[in-house]
Amino acid sequence: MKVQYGNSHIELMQGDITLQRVDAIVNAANSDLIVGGGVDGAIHRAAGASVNEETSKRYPLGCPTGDAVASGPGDLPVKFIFHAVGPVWRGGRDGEPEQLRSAYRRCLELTIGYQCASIAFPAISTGIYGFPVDLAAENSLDETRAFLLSHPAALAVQFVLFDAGTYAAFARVLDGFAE
Ligand code: AR6
Repeated sequence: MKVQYGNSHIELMQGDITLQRVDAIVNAANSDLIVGGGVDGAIHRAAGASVNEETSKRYPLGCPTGDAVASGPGDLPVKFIFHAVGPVWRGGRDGEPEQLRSAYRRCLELTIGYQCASIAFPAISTGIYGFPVDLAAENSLDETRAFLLSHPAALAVQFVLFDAGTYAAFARVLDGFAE
């Protein structure tokens, strides 16, 4: 599923983000930038040890929630990995939706800053961090759409959703935007 916004588009697909050939892929990291499980584990396994070595050196203080930092790609066929830190779900009254939006926004800013034309996102915070998928889809897609509509650069934005349920939730929300 693909929807145009200004000069850019959002495309949803089900799959493994480590297999995407785009300029940048986004990792769902933690604020210590210590390699964990989920998509973080998969990206570091596929990229090799150099990526963790690089982030430890360049970002010794880690990365705050709602922010993102860039590294090289290691062995992955991309130009950059953006390590984004989404919020841990604590019931929703702790600013989690805004922190999630901020994580996506910062990645899109890095996309422009590093002169990338294409980026692939996972569903940040919806795994180990427990953010409800429907609400994550709404906030992630709405923030991305708003960014694309307010920036002239032509960006190809993929959401690579790992399982059918997550894909369906994102597709419902993106469909709803068109109504
Ligand atoms: N490609 C695309 N999506 C994937 C892949 C993959 N290869 N593998 C998993 N997902 P999670 P979080 C999906 O838990 O909730 C780590 O320990 C997964 O099904 O990876 O932000 C970090 O170090 C889910 O839909 O990230 C942090 O400590 C989505 O990616 C913490 O987990 C996000 O799930 C971050 O938790």
